[in-house]
Amino acid sequence: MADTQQTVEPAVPVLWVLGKTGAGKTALVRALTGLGQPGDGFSPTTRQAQVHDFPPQDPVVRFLDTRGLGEAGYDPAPDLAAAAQQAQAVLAVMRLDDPVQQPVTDVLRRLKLPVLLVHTGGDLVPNPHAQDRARSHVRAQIGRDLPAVTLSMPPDGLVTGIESLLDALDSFLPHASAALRRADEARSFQRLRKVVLRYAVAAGAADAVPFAGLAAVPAAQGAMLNALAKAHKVDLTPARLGLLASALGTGALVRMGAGHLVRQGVKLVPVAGQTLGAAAAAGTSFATTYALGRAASAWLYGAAHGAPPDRAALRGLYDQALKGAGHAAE
Ligand SMILES: Nc1nc2c(ncn2[C@@H]2O[C@H](COP(=O)(O)OP(=O)(O)OP(=O)(O)O)[C@@H](O)[C@H]2O)c(=O)[nH]1
Ligand SMILES: [Mg+2]
Repeated sequence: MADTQQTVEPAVPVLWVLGKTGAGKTALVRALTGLGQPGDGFSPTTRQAQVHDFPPQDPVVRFLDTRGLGEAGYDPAPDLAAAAQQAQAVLAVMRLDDPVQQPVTDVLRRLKLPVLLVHTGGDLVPNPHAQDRARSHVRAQIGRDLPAVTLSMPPDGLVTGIESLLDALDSFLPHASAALRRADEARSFQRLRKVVLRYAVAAGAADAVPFAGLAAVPAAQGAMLNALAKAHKVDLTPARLGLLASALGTGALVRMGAGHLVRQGVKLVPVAGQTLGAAAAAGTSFATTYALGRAASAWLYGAAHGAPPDRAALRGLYDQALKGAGHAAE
C-alpha cells in the first residue's frame, strides 16, 4: 500500500467520516443517506466505528463513521490507522462554532488521502466573516488548501449545503456522488409529492367529464410543471422546456412548439395516452399526470444542479411512478 491515492473509483469506495465528537459526523451521514442515529450533542454518541452501506441493498458507497476525536482517555491511533487503510477519501467534519480543531487538523496533516473539509454549524455561526475566520483558521492549521463546503444541519430544520458537498464529491468519487444525488432527489420529491398529487387528482377528475379532459388535462399538467419548476427554482424558458420534453419522451410528448407553450403559459404538455408508450395502457389521467410529475421533478432537480438525468433514467422513473400511481393517493 505504498500509494493509497486511488485514480480509479473502486466498486464500493469507502468514505471516512472523521471529526471531533459532536461535530455532526453521524448527522452528515444521515443527511446524505437517511442512515445512522445522531446524538443530542451533549455526550459522545458513536462509541465505535460504524459502517453504513448506501444504498443498503446494492451499495455504491460505504460510509465509515468513526468514533469522535478529542474525548478524554481515548487514544484514537489504532482506529485512525485502521480507517486510513480502508478509506478512499475523507470527509473531515468540523463545527464552525468549535475553534479547537487541532485533533482533526493534526490527523489531516499526515493523511495521504483526498480530503473534503465539511464545516458544519453554518446556522450556528450565521455571520459570513466569522465563518471565513473559522475556515481560514483551520486551513492555516492544516498548512495547505483543501476543498471545503459549509453545511447547516439544525436537528429539526432544513439541511442546507448538501448540493455543494455533492458537487465537491463529484471530483473524488463520481459514482458515489451520483448515487447520493439520486437519494437527495428522492427526498426532494417527497416534499413535492403533495403538489403533484393535487394536479394529478385535478387531471383525473377531468376524465370523468366527457370532453373536458381534452383541455383540462394538459392545463393541469402544464400548471403542475410550472409549480414544480418554481419549487426547484428553475426558470422554464422555451429552451429548457424543449429539453424537458425531449428528455421525457417521444415526439408525441409536445405537439406544439415551445414558443406556443410559453405564450400559453406552458399549458400543454403530454396529452394523456400520448405520453410515452406505457401511458396509454395504464389509462387514467391521474396516473399519467402523477408519473409526469415524478419524472419532471427529477429532471428539474437535475437542471437546477446542472446535470439533468438522461432519458433512460427518466423513463425508468416515469414507468415506476405510473405503476405506483395506484398507491400514490393513499
Ligand atoms: N444546529 C446544528 N446542529 C448540528 C449541526 N450538525 C450537527 N448538529 C447537532 O450536533 C449534535 C451532534 O451531532 P452528531 O452527528 O451526533 O455528532 P457526531 O460527530 O456523530 O458525534 P459522536 O458520535 O459523538 O462522535 C446533534 O444534536 C446534531 O443534531 C449543524 O450544522 N447545526
Ligand atoms: Mg456520531
